[in-house]
Amino acid sequence: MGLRTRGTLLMEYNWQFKTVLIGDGAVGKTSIRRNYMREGFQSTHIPTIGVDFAKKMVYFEGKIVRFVIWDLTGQHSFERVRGHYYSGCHSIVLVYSVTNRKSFDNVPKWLVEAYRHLRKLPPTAILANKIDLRQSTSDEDFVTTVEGLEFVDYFKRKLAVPIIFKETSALTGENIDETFTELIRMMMQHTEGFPQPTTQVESEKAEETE
Ligand SMILES: Nc1nc2c(ncn2[C@@H]2O[C@H](COP(=O)(O)OP(=O)(O)O)[C@@H](O)[C@H]2O)c(=O)[nH]1
Ligand SMILES: [Mg+2]
Repeated sequence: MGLRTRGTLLMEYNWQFKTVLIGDGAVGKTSIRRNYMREGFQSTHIPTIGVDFAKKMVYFEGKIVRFVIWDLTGQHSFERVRGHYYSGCHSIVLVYSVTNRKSFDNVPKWLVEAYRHLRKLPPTAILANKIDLRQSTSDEDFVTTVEGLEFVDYFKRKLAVPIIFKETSALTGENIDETFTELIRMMMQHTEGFPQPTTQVESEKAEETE
């Protein structure tokens, strides 16, 4: 599968997917990405457009997937980069925090924003993050599971978009891997029948070879 040259591994991959993280500030987007990317983590900062660009090779049902996650950094003018940010993405991860009701109320705004740029929404994961905090405190106005489910059901009925809803914690890792595994499955199904890039070779700092 791979060829080691001067400490790097040339890897062939069959599929390449781009996903974008969206949602209000401080809801845990970067933490979710970091948690998922803990293995084979590679992050490249593109300061000019304020985007962190993380990639990971994933072995999925016998295929090698090069999975790239785009994540806006703190100091950016999203206005300037939004077209570029959404361009060519195969899925969306929209995050809100259960501890921040405003971030939940803003979910429709983020969907409209994505829709405006993509015309047709790709597979989407809506994540209710920071559930560890809801579990440890009971007297706050935290967004409930039922509220999240009801919103996603409504959205599913309105638009024919493959969508999943998960409650996550970037702190404990709950449901993070599951989310991305399901997302990759949805992207594969969604793009079936479309021409795929021919197998390409990627230079990776990987330790394994077969
Ligand atoms: N308790 C808890 N804190 C979290 C979780 N996810 C993120 N945070 C914290 O929330 C803050 C904002 O997280 P960050 O990932 O930078 O949010 P972003 O602005 O959406 O990228 C940081 O202090 C994180 O440590 C979570 O699931 N649980
Ligand atoms: Mg961030």
